[in-house]
Amino acid sequence: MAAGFPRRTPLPNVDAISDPRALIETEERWGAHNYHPLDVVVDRAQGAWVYDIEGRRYMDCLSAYSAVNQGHCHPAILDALRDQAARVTLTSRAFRNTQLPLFCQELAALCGGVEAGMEMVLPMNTGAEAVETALKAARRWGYTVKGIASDRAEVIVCENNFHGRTTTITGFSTTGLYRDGFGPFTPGFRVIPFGDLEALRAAISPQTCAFLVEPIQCEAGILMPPDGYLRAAAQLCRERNVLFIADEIQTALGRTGRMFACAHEGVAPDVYVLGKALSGGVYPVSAVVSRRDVLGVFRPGSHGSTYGGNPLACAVARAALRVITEERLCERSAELGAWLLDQLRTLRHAEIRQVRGKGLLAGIEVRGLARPFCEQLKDLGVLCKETHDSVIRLAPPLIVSSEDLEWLVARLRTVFAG
Ligand code: IF1
Repeated sequence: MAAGFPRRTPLPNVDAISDPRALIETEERWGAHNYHPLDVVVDRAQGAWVYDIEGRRYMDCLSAYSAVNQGHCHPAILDALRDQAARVTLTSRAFRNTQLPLFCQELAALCGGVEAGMEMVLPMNTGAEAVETALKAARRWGYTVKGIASDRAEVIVCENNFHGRTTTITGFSTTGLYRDGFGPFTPGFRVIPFGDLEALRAAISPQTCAFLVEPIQCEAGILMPPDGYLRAAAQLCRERNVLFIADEIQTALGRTGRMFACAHEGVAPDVYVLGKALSGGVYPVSAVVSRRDVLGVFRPGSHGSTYGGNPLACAVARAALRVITEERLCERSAELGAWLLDQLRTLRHAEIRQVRGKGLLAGIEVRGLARPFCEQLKDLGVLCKETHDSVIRLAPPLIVSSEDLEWLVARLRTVFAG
């Protein structure tokens, strides 16, 4: 024990509980019940596989909601974590550090650089914080650049959106489970149907500062936009001087087979909101990437966060982005995802209503509840999660092998036999 440090009260010995039932009971007793997880007690993970406390192996087909695109415990990302953690982890933005400048420069370049109007990065921690940051930037841009009257700015969002869990974001959710009982909510949001260009046209007013949209609505059930919708919506926003904000927190960084889901329609948004796989599931890192006239609205002290842009976060994120490019995860996702979707579309079962997706983001919509199928798949060694009750989401890490996917399809055929 270092001299001078107070004697540390020993933490409860976490190894004392090795029985999964006891761990589940302890979590149920002491933890808030804001989730209803499968009763799989994960002890360790590597690549596309997780291992429960009793040594059973499961293929992870959720990837922590696309935060683990690079695979669990990727060695290069862990090396960056360990190396930086041994140097300095957090200084606050009151001082500078060696990693933030490089993270900002590299992420802006990945998003298309100056030619694509991606010339500034604002680092945060969670996806919701990045969405909130983008909303604040859009509103202040609306007042100071577009000339909207003070406190009158409006943001257009889509039905069945999911952008996070803060009170403001919850306030423009259309899902009762997410918003009931959390009011009063923040004003200044207008909800339109997803995929409906004429509704967007009608909703835009002189007070509209931004249109916030997920290129694919994942939580809503892997809902794909009509062909050409994103491109036409971005064009309409450009014509009406409205910021097109793409929430790519779940769809970017290879998940749909491209670096950004917007790229499938050649759309370069005014603002990217990123998170999840930005740090490969190792450390919470999110960011807003945009033009100088948008992120330039923040003056020193007008926005921030204790951990935002810390050297550990930036070192981890830089490594996570390198893995995506160096291991060609976008190309893998496109190629393996196309094969997987073809296989899923050969499944014949009365319960299956539709198979949809892009890259290694797939959804099987069933006529009833998806949960029983997820439970059956768990018993066969596949971990996946239902979304919006009736959709089985399949999103393995992008490093998954073709043999792994054949193994997965065989189990899906077992569950959907006949
Ligand atoms: C939960 C859902 C997924 C996101 C998009 C912002 C955020 C998310 C497109 C906020 C986060 C997570 C949150 C987690 C479960 C998961 C989720 F089911 F909630 F909706 F993925 F679909 N934009 N999604 O998907 O990012 O603040 O969480 O870092 O809240 O239960 P975050």
